[in-house]
Amino acid sequence: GGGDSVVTLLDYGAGNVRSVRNAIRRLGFGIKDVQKPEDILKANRLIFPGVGAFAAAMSVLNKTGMAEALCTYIENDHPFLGICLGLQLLFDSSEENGPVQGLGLIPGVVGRFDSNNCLRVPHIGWNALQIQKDDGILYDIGNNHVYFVHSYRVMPTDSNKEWVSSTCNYGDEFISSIKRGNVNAVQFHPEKSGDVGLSILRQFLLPNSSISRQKLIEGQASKLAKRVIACLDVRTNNKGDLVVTKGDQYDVREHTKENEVRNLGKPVELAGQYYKDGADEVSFLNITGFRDFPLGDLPMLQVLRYTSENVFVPLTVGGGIRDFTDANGRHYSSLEVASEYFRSGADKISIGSDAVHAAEEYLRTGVRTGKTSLEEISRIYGNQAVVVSIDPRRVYVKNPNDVNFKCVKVINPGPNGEEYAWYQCTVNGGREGRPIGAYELAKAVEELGAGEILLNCIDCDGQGKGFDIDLIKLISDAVSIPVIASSGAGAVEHFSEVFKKTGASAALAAGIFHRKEVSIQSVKEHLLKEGIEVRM
Ligand code: 1PR
Repeated sequence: GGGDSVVTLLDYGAGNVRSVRNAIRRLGFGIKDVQKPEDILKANRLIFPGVGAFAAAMSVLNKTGMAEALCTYIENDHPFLGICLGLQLLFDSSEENGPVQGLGLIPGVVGRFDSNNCLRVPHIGWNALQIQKDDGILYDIGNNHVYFVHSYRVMPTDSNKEWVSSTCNYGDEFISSIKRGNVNAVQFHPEKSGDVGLSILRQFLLPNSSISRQKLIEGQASKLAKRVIACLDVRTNNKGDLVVTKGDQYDVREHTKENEVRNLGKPVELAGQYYKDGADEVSFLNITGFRDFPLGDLPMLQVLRYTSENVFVPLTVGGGIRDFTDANGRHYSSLEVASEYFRSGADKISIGSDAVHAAEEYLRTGVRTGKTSLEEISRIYGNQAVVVSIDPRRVYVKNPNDVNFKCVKVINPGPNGEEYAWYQCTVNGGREGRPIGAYELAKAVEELGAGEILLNCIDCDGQGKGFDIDLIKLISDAVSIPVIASSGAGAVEHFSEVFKKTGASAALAAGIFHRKEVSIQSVKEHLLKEGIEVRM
């Protein structure tokens, strides 16, 4: 079972548990991996971060004999912490591609959030909890927010209420954590919930190690917090170093004789800084991924590995996710590229150009082949792990009937008094316009398995004049997955504007944070003052 400073980890190899490992190490613990069922029975403390789909996980647990060992371990009340799917698997069954039987230790059925409820599914983001029993691992949590990412949940009932230690509101009231004796499980991700999450893990690893008990304000209904995301556009400069750069309408070169790539800092350092400053998420976009193959670009994987050692909020990485054949004729599938990103510490991957091609094909044929990178990655890792990044450019028109794309009546008319515009999708970092609009693309990629949309706007990028409200409203009204508003933030007021006028779930900025013109903290304080729920 290892000494007191060792945790046993049940990782059945279905996805990224690197961040759980990093968080355990950060708290000063070693890790012993479960190889066989006896390792579970011998553990002093067991952490079970469930990843992937319910049925696939149960099938591995049953086949390896681990299901039985887990049940014995838990029935004997040994210290246990299940995370996300690691909570759901304890229940009777799940409707995810099912019904599928679970471990049956707790009465209840895992069901899908109802997206007809005006809710965006997956539930992605930060919520506060309603504490039902405030002892144990939630001792320090108070009204702080923790990070969720899931499409399925269990509801509290009379038959499972003795287990429920907290609930959370998202359309329905669902179970956010359970506790009985030494057995704990949480639906959220402590390893991605910043300092609050680390303190929850610390309470499990070192019971009664509480640093400061947070006061619980009773009776607060928690809302999903709006996220503030820091984005790092990354590429190699002329010297071959990987740098954070920032474009002006996607042009990242200095307008000097040398024409060098604008250099705003080092990726790992900046990401660490934004984590400390309170970013709810950090995104890396490998902006030359469309021409330089990312698996040849090992520095990017290295950046992810180092970043995930110190950054305990979600990390997204994009750029170059597509099928590729290298100079030696070796073929790499987009799934292999994505898997390498996940293994290196990404929680979500983002697809740009390849998703445009997939959507065009889908709209042309009406057939879902299941073979596009979007569909394949989403099938294996779940749609909550797949973001589609859209790079549209505004095209003004006099008459909306002149084009076959969804037009909006714009707030500010175009240069020739045009009152309408459509938003043309581009590929290869904005270099090539495609015959598909952002509206059509967004709806198509939602059907193909995207779990979230990162909505840029080339016209607004780097301008600091505010987000494109017309565009963001158009897209956030069109889909029921979360939409991240991006491009154009120049002041704190732009963030409250986008949250008040559109259905965006998150707002992303780059330039103002890199140039230290506006801090993440001041954005959050402003939003709070404006009555918008944020994680402080
Ligand atoms: O097509 O799958 O290889 O992905 C390429 C990815 O790289 C896409 O997500 C695409 O958006 C991104 N990208 C490509 N070229 C550029 C460029 O700038 N030349 N960057 C680029 C996208 C936009 C945002 C930026 C916001 C906020 N940059 O990431 O951070 O506009 O900026 P602001 O707050 O300063 O206004 P593939």
